[in-house]
Amino acid sequence: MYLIRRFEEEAARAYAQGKIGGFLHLYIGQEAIAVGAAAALKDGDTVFQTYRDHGISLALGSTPEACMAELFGKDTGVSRGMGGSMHFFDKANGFMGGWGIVGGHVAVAAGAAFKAKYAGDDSVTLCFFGEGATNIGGFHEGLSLAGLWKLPIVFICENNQYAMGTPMSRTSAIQDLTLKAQGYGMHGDRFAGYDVATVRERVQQAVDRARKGEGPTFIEIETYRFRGHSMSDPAKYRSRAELEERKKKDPLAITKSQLTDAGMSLEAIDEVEEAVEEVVSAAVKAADAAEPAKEEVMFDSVMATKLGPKNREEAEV
Ligand SMILES: Cc1ncc(C[n+]2csc(CCOP(=O)(O)OP(=O)(O)O)c2C)c(N)n1
Repeated sequence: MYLIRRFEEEAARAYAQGKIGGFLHLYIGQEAIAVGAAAALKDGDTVFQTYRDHGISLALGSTPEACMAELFGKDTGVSRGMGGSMHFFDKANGFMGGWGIVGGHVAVAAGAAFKAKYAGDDSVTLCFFGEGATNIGGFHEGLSLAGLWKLPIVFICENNQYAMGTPMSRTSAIQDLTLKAQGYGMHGDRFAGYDVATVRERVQQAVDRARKGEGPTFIEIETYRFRGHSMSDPAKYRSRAELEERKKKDPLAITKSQLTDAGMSLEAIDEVEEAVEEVVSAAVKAADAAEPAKEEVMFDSVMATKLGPKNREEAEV
């Protein structure tokens, strides 16, 4: 969790320095969800996330070097510099992408879960999205099929209270979002996501159920993002007092006090933090020095079939 926090703080700095192009959506404040949920998975499981994707990619095991390089548009990035912040992708670690279209990935994730069921393997899919996405068509289509076919998938709604600058009270007629999943015949769960152990335990229950063939679960997790929607958002739609109040539930502070209560010394925590500092600054240095994304690999990552552009000419002949 500390790695995610420090990684993103440095990414924000690099963005201000003009080293990162395009958008940058930070996950700061929500770290306990990615880390707790990733801890409930095993090899072979797949994960889908929105554009707010650095946290889960790191939690699943993508290296900070490859993640920072992706932000910098470098060939050594997780998507070889072709995706940038919103489109991390790391198949080796089960990460099937950051997706930019709100709700668009929900049906794709249901497809991945369908594939697992069809192929008879026991893998599970996690699909993350924000509360804003629960109002869009793709969300309902994905949940509808997942519920009907009892797909091995867990939908995780990270309810950080705002969709860009719009509070949920202005976008949804109901405030308990698990009610939306009830309509598709699936289990619902709802809890606060500031304690990483709670997240792991509750996501684990849903993952186990999916793995046993007992169908999907929809989980709504209360959270809060400490930064604006993206780097271009000064977040004027909320008060400083609200932000300060929410920061009292900072998952990192909570974890730190849990660790000291459990007997971990402050020196030992400092050591972890120092190790993270080194990793993050090495990632920035490596990203700075890496080769830019290469034009010749651009089409290789667009199509996966034999009829990808490389072979298409031959096939047409
Ligand atoms: C289909 C579509 N409509 C609008 C947008 C612009 N947009 C990007 S993020 C966002 C808000 C989404 O909020 P939420 O789903 O709560 O996720 P959060 O950003 O809070 O994590 C919107 C409207 C988009 N990317 N895709």
